[in-house]
Amino acid sequence: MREFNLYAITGEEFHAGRELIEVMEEAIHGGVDIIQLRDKTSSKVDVLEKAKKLRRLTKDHDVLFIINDHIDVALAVNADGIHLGQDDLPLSEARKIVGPDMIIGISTHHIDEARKAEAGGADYIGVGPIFPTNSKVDVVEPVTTSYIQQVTAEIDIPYVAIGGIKLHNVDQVLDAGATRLCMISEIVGADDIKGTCSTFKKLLSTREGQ
Ligand code: 3NM
Repeated sequence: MREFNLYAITGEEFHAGRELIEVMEEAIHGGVDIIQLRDKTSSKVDVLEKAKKLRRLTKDHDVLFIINDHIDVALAVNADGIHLGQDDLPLSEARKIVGPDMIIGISTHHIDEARKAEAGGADYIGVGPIFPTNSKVDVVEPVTTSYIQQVTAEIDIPYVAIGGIKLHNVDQVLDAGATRLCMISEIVGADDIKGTCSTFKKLLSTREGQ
């Protein structure tokens, strides 16, 4: 898949009073390379409407668009990919549905899950939650930065570090070897979304140059 290093997931509960599209557009202006629509509560029709709008936005800005869980919606709006958790449809079954070209990302919380996702043909994996997070229900205990070190050493497909990542702790994540970051609340809940994203982008590019 195309190179990327800053990945933002939607989280409408963190920006009450602000429109989803406006928030995600600001993130794109700050340098986000991938947007994921993650909506665990809305009706299918509402998810579809949001997906259509985000598809238009991401196309206009040449940013990748991934949809969490809703494979049917991803196909309907021609998203670039889908993201699946450990309890969702297995990767092999999802691949049959979406075909060879769509990006498939898998959340992993243990090196065995990372190995399995890589062997099964995932395009990228999520590695987390690194720190405690309030953005996901039923989340497992933080895996800490030691899981980043394990994945960095063993896994060849791209991975994003996720879970509780903030400007104040991101150095620990980067020090452990992560080169791609994924966030909900620190981005979409920021007062200055564009500025926050630009700061993360600068940190990532500084590390890349080292
Ligand atoms: N997945 P925030 S942690 C959606 O570990 C999600 O797989 C996780 O939100 C995982 O940046 C998480 O606000 C929540 O902590 C990330």
